[in-house]
Amino acid sequence: MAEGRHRLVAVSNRVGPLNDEGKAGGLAVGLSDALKRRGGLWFGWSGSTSAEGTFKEASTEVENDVAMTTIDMNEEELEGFYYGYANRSLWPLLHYRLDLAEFDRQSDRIYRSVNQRFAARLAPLLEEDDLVWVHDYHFFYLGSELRQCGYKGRIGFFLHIPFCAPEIFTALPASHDIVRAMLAYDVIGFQTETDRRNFVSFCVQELDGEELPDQRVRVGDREVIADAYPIGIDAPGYARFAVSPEAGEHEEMVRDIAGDRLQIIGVDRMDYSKGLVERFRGFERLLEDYPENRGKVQFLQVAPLSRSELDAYVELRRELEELAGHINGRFATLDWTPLQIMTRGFTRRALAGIYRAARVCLVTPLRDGMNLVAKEYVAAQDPDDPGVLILSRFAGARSELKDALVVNPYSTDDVARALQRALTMPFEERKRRWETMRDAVFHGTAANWCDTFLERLEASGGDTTKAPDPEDADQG
Ligand code: ADQ
Repeated sequence: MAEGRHRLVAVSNRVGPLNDEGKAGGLAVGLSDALKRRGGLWFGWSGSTSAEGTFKEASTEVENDVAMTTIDMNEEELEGFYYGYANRSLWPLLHYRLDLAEFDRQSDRIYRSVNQRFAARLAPLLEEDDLVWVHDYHFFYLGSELRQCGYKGRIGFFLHIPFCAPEIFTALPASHDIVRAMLAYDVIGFQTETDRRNFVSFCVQELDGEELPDQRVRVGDREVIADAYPIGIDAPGYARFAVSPEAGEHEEMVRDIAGDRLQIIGVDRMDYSKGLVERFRGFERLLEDYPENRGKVQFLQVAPLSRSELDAYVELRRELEELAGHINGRFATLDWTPLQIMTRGFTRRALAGIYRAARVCLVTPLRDGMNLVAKEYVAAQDPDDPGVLILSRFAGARSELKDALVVNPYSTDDVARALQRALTMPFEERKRRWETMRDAVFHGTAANWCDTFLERLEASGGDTTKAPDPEDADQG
């Protein structure tokens, strides 16, 4: 791709950081890499509230060729848009948790108005041949609001979380409005083929749309590209992190504490979609059904708190701490604590070292768009002594990491059996499985994800498609 031919404008709820030395998550790493290579603008929420909210003057920080421009929200906007509609309605619904989803018209109204306000603030900063790339479930309406502002350039959208089956999505009172608004984007990206299929089915069943060849879908007079673009990690960079001195210190620390015991690791934001309660029960079942593991394994769950203002998350933390206490109370001995749960964050290097020290990584979400922890664990392993990945059948990563031990996270027995198999897996099988997963992780990197999506967006309609560049014509 001819880098920098079009300016990249990324929009996401949280902006930055531009370097990945700290605690940046997958979205930040993928985007900052593309922005640094192409130059551009990253636009989103400042993380602060103020009385003027989205009307307050924007703040801009420039680093190399990248401007990061953010605006505030007021308290009402934050509550209705972020805590309300995004995280009490859309997040549970799209993760198939209708039982937890709450719908109210006040937060629906505020969510739409925040999308409209962000579009109104962004539109004056745009140029017609920018590539605008909007991220995630916070901004379903943003593209259509930018069109309302008169913006005619290319706009793409990527959904980081699952797009649930139409039977579930139609429970959302605004489901038709949301999908119709999404059709204002030129390219709509999903993590997996299943998510894409669900979206297309919704268009066909609910909006009288038509599926066309080449991952296109038509509804009324709108024709858009809807395709799967699985997100990846900076695999070579992550593998280097794993052998850095900071990683080494953490690896050694974990190994020292474990001694002869085999280490099992889990790393997830404390979120009900990650299947932590079910995972703990699976570990308990391992100790019950395969008693030879008592005193011989230890399980560290790293679970930084997230969205702790929401009731469902407070309840989850209580339940997990209680369950951890129950399991330890039941099995611990004077010199062995089977399960440890930590809510602190680590730097990416430290985490890479911790992954490397673990023989088994448990990634058992009940639903997950992709799950980057699975890919990080694979990238961080020592090629001469790699660990085993246990992966939920409901994680998007499953379609690429075919050599993981795949489990149904709802089945306590299945998780326990997979743990036993992982803990006793012969070296040759461990290595063979890891090698194919490593190849997949190094093939589908964050940079590939960005480039593939942006190439498609660049080639898509928009209203500014220009005559082909003569240089491109030379290349045939
Ligand atoms: P998340 O739900 O946040 O992302 P995930 O993909 O696992 O889930 O990414 C979490 C990131 O946070 C990883 O990079 C991990 O290393 C990091 N992290 C977790 N705990 C940490 C800790 N204690 N210290 C430091 N770092 C920590 C959403 C979707 C996913 C999708 C991503 C990217 O829910 O399905 O894979 O976006 O699209």
